[in-house]
Amino acid sequence: MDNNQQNNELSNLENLKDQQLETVRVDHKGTKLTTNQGVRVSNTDDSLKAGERGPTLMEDFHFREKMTHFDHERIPERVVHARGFGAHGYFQVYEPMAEITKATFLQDPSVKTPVFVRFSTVVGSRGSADTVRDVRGFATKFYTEDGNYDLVANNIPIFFIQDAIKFPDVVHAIKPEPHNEIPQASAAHDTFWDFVVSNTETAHMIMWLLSDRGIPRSFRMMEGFGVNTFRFVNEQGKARFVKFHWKPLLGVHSLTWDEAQKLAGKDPDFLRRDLWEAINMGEYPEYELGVQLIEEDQEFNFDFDILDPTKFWPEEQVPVKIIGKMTLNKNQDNFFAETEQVAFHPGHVVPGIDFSNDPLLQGRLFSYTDTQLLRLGGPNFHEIPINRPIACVNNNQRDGFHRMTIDKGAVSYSPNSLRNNSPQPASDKEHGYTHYAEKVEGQKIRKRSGSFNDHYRQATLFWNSMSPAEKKHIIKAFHFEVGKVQDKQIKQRVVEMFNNVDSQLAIQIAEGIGVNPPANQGGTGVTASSPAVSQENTVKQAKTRKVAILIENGFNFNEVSQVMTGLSAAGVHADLISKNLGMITSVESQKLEANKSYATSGAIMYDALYIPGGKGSIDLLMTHKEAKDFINDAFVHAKPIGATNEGVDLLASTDAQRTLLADLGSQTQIFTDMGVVTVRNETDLSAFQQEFINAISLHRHWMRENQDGKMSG
Ligand code: HDE
Repeated sequence: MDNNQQNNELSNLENLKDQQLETVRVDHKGTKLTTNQGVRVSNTDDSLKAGERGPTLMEDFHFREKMTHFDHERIPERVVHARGFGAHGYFQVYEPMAEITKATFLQDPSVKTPVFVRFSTVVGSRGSADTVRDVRGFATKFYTEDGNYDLVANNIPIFFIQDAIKFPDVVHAIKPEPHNEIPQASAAHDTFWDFVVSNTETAHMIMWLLSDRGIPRSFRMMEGFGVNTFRFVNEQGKARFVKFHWKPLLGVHSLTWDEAQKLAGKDPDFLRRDLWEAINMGEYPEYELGVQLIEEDQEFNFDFDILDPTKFWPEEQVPVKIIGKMTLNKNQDNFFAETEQVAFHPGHVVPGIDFSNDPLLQGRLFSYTDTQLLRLGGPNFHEIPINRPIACVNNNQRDGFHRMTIDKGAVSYSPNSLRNNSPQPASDKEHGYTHYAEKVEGQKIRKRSGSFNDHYRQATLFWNSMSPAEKKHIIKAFHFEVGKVQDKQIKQRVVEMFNNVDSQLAIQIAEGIGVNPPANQGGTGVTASSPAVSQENTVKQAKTRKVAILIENGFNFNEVSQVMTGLSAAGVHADLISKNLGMITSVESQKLEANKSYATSGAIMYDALYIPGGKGSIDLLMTHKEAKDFINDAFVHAKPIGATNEGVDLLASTDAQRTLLADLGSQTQIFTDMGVVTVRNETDLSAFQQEFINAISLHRHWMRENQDGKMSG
């Protein structure tokens, strides 16, 4: 696309990136096979040999090319965030943001700026499971008319360390141990916890990582945080500190740890499949962009340093201003070309967005290009289609591996007189990027500011903000993660370290990991909480949730079809599951197809469970161990369970009955307790449906976990 063409088309911004990508998309359907030189190939199944049983000949150019290309197919995986999944979409600002930033893509609500997002885990390698406990990356490339802007975010608002120079250390410590490459995609080992107890600035991040945030239910249900402090600068040159937030319209939701582990075996692609399927179904994930702003003259008004990346700005203190929305509406065409080759960089900013002196951010500004030079094999990776801006690229940079553009003319230096000094620097008015003229003075010194010294107060704030269920999950996560540590003194030091956060927390950690409770009363004295960080207070709705329906021959068609219609009207999806795939016949001789079986599914893949009646079906299900396991799993994982008529008998024969105080068998009317909804009366079916959908929209019924001793999940 030449410069003029590009400018003409800026009015059509939303489609511009797609049109650019379309120029390189190839569909080989119906074509003749060729070599990379375009020569047609007559046979690709047999190599050229000296005689049918003889050796392969060197002159077989097709064999050599095919094999050589294959031999070179892999590129290094990302050193962190290796496993990821991308999608296309667009961003729209709600109203002009001129007062706070001159960023062009944040001015016109009618403009849809194209974006590409890559979600990722951090620690595991490219083939590791999606559902491991980890931080999730949430990186967005905005293809703006002023050039690419990358918001390279995570789903946790803070970080392990305060200075980028320690990044190689924390990553070495958390990655598989170098002598035996164990464990994969997990922090549950000695070197990581040795790092933690040796670097107490990690305390706050550990609290978030071991909370439910570390095991998201879906990329569609995850917040994103820019973590680092940036600056917004407006047309008048006024700057403010800013932190970026993505808020998913579906709310923030998580798996349970038991589900996460089982899913890692049963469907290691659980999160990418969820995103892929949602977009294919037209259920486009949406996230609002929020900003927290702090005036330059308010920089020192907080009891934490606003440049310290191990601290968040509590929303109750610094409100999040919602300024726009991103919609992901198109899946990638090719994983490697797009998700694997996309290259993000927090230093890809546009006029109106600038940096702060956050020491983590400063180091990040070096690292991303550096790693991409290796991973993408040279300095021209900006020319790879997914990375190309829709804005024009004009400069005197030349050559390098895999240069795509053919830069015409003799002049490749600046200033020059032969080409009227082109390409010419742009003024502020012409959207030339001018760095914010922050005044900086100081002595060269390898030292951290004393204002970064508090490592515990916000960790306590976070702990105080958790609901009882969330607290329980954090303690169980400590038991798993630290329980796997071999070295006893490290385990003991974990208890002592987290005693600084909260004594009760430390006592309960100690209980599960075979070391002594803390010697002294601990805590920070912080009693405040930040309700915004608890997932209990997030948006909850039934829309896009998935229900498993257990049926066998002899099921009650009327019940199933009525309930399915109601679920579908509420935007809830349902799968019919039975022992074997195929057509299942109802008691009324109607047929429905079971699209999943016990072998291909599990309760862990669903948000809720429904057991319809029908004597024949229930008699069969009663004999299936897998059906009872299915129900027990759903119950233990605190999921909504609905049962109608004979279905209630099946439910009453499982662990659910042992936890529920009421006798399910004797309930005749609508019954609801701890997310279990039953009815035996056909006339109450629509009331049942409504109650069941209500239970689904509440998601988890954690009160079941409080039935101590009765639940194990
Ligand atoms: Fe990254 N990070 N990071 N990071 N980061 C990378 O760049 C780095 C940090 C984040 O989907 C690498 O291209 C340093 C915080 C995401 O392609 C590398 C430091 C946050 C992604 C790198 C940090 C992030 C990366 C590896 C601390 C949240 C995946 C591959 C000082 C705001 C992007 C690559 C994608 C990737 C360096 C800390 C987010 C090595 C030095 C904090 C989402 O350059």
